Amino acid sequence: MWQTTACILCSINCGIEVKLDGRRFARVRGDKSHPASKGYTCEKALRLDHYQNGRDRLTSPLRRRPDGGFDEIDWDTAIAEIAERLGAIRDEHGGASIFYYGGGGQGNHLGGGYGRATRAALGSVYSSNALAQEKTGEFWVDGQLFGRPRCHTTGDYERAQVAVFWGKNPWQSHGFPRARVTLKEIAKDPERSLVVVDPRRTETADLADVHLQVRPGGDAHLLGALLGAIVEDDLLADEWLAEHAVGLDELLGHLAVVDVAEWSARAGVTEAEVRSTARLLAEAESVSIFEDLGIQQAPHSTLNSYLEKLLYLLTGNFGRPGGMNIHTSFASLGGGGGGGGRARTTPVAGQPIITGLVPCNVIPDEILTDHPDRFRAMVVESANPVHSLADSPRMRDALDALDCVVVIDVAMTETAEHADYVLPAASQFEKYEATFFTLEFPENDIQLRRPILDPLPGTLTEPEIHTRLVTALGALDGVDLDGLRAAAEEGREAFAAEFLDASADPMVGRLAPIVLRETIGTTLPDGAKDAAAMWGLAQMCFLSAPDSVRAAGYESGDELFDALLEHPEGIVFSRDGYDATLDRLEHGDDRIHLAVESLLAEFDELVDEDPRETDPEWPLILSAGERRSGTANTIYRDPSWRRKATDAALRIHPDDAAAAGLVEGGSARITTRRGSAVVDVELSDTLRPGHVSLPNGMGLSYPDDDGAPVVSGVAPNELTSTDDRDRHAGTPHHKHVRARVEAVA
Ligand SMILES: Nc1nc2c(c(=O)[nH]1)N[C@H]1C(S)=C(S)[C@@H](COP(=O)(O)OP(=O)(O)OC[C@H]3O[C@@H](n4cnc5c(=O)[nH]c(N)nc54)[C@H](O)[C@@H]3O)O[C@H]1N2
Ligand SMILES: Nc1nc2c(c(=O)[nH]1)N[C@H]1C(S)=C(S)[C@@H](COP(=O)(O)OP(=O)(O)OC[C@H]3O[C@@H](n4cnc5c(=O)[nH]c(N)nc54)[C@H](O)[C@@H]3O)O[C@H]1N2
Ligand code: SF4
Ligand SMILES: [Mo]
Repeated sequence: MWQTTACILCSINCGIEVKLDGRRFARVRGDKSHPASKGYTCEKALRLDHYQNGRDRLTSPLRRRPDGGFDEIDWDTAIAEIAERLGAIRDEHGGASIFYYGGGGQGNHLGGGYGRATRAALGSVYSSNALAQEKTGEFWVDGQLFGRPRCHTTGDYERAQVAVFWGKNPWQSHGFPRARVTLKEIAKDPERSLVVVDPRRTETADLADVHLQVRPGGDAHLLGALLGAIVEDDLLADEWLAEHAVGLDELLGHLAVVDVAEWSARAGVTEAEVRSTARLLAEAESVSIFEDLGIQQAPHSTLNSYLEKLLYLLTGNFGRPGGMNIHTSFASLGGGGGGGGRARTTPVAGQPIITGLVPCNVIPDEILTDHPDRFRAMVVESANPVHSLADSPRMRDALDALDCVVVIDVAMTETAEHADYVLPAASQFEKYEATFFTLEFPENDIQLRRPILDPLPGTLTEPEIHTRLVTALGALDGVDLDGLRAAAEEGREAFAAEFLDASADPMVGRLAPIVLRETIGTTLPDGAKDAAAMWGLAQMCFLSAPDSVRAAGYESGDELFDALLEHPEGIVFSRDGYDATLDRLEHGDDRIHLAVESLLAEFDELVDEDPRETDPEWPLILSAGERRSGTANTIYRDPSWRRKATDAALRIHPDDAAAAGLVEGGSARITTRRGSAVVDVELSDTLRPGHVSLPNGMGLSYPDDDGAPVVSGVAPNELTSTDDRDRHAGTPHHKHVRARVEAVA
């Protein structure tokens, strides 16, 4: 029998069907009934058994011994001890000293929703997740331009006449539904154009009509040159801007410093390429632009996001078919205090907090100090920060300095190795799950997946884990669960009224996911108790965009929730017209505010900056963490899922290899200011000379047939530093790590 679920390896979450053989995934295929992916998958989904049945799945709670090893303990002991230790830290130092990290990866955000209740019970204030090492700069810019960070935009690639991928390789990394199908369609249509801006001739660049092979770190100048050319060559969407934007004159004053020829040269492309691309963008019927890690994890990250957005705004490609639009969201992906507090800056370093998320690069600074307000404990859920955040050695030191670290994961990870308690979670195929990567427009979709397997013995679902923690912390003691349960038995309407009443107590609001689970959850069909939080989210989703949800066919939050339960393959939950985008602007004057002063000040500095300057001691720029066919963050830990040995190798241009005496298939030592590693070598003329790349997600420890741990490939963050970061958002410069290589025997 084919069972309906989704791929959990990237934000697209293609619908899939799985045929089981016992607990093994015998076959996997795309689900044609999924509203967005419509049967599409990439090759990675077919190997999901490596996740589900990994040899390093955890099956018992673990407690650290003084000698560094772990003892298996039972669940009751684990929950009681964790509640006691975290409760004591809260009582002595305040809940703000307990930091929460994670809450979901590429496929699972429902569990993290319940984690909010645990944060509330602990009075925790600060939290973060991976978005604060890639997307917070972009969110901040959205807030400045459009009024609020939640005014997040998305491209309309299926309809765009010109699709631009800037520091983004969707052939490998996806980022929008059915990416390869759409890319091929654009490539073969003579009326449409594909533009790629990437220092490497990527798989996407191979399909492109225009490939601007920018110098690594040259993007701010290239963006500036394009904007300068748009102004000089009289390509502005004047009328549209007059109607919908303010601040144009101030912006043009700054753009006047651009010397198009000079800035093009600094960026490593020709002036002719820049002028013709500017014209292509300005004269197109519609343009969509996808910016991603290539500029978000590179110098001028937040400035890059700003300039990229100006490119589509100054050409009027906003709020129209094929252009950029502001989408609905089923639920928020941001952070913030479970305890109800909303801090604006971090307690020790004073770094700005964007969308509730502490910048990942300052986390060690908030721990490795004797400041009285330092973080003293950490709960990590569905994330592997020792591996995924900058400077792994420093992250390990930080975890070791904390009074208590709790990790909730399915596998023994690099982070779990440094925990005081490790709690084994049921896998994403063993429980109700959903992701809140609901980023599509004009139709936006959401899927509530059902379990296709029972939890592996010894594991619990996150909703159950958090319910036990919150109960042990005594946070539910004052809540009238019986009254709510009785109302739930009467029906949804009675329950909604009773729940609204109960929410007058702010603590009930903060504990809502668990209160719902223990009340309305017990009335749901098919044991769907863990899905109860979706009821609350469906209500809020309806309230936040009632017209869009109605247009998708649902007259209330309850109808939306019931549809989720009835359609495990996913539903379209909102449908918009293109005028919705301009209606969603949140500035009081309903206009786009084009001039962002702090970023324009940074822009002015570009006049004196030249990305051609190199450092003789560090002649190479390392892109530390490239998406390849054989990478999937750290979700697949078993290296045997990869098909090609070179998936883990250092890519280097043949000229650089020759200069260093490196050969194809040989070994090299790569050294950065922070660390050094031995890597396999793959020669590739897809890179510019001077640019080398390593894949993301490598260097994981995985047991061999005899259970002995084997590390394969290089963990990129052994080579990165927390100091290399954006001045506004604190995002790391992982795509721009100065390095050198030498041959090893
Ligand atoms: N196969 C696979 N797919 C994935 C993932 C995975 O692990 N594996 N991870 C998922 C996640 S979490 C994310 S965030 C996305 C990320 O998706 P992408 O952002 O597409 O991923 P990357 O390959 O890291 O970086 C994109 C491109 O940036 C280019 N680049 C490097 N330096 C520069 C520069 O200075 N300027 C410019 N313009 N470009 C530069 C690189 O050559 C690369 O082609 O992928 C998602 N999809
Ligand atoms: N140098 C460098 N570093 C990078 C990047 C880079 O390009 N270069 N990319 C960055 C990016 S964009 C991202 S998004 C991050 C990703 O890094 P992280 O945010 O750390 O996330 P993942 O690697 O996806 O790991 C998710 C974790 O969830 C666990 N897990 C899986 N299923 C479940 C479940 O059902 N329950 C629980 N509790 N746990 C589960 C997995 O075992 C794994 O440990 O890495 C970042 N790090
Ligand atoms: S990795 Fe992403 S694109 Fe590939 S099948 Fe999974 S969800 Fe779809
Ligand atoms: Mo990411």
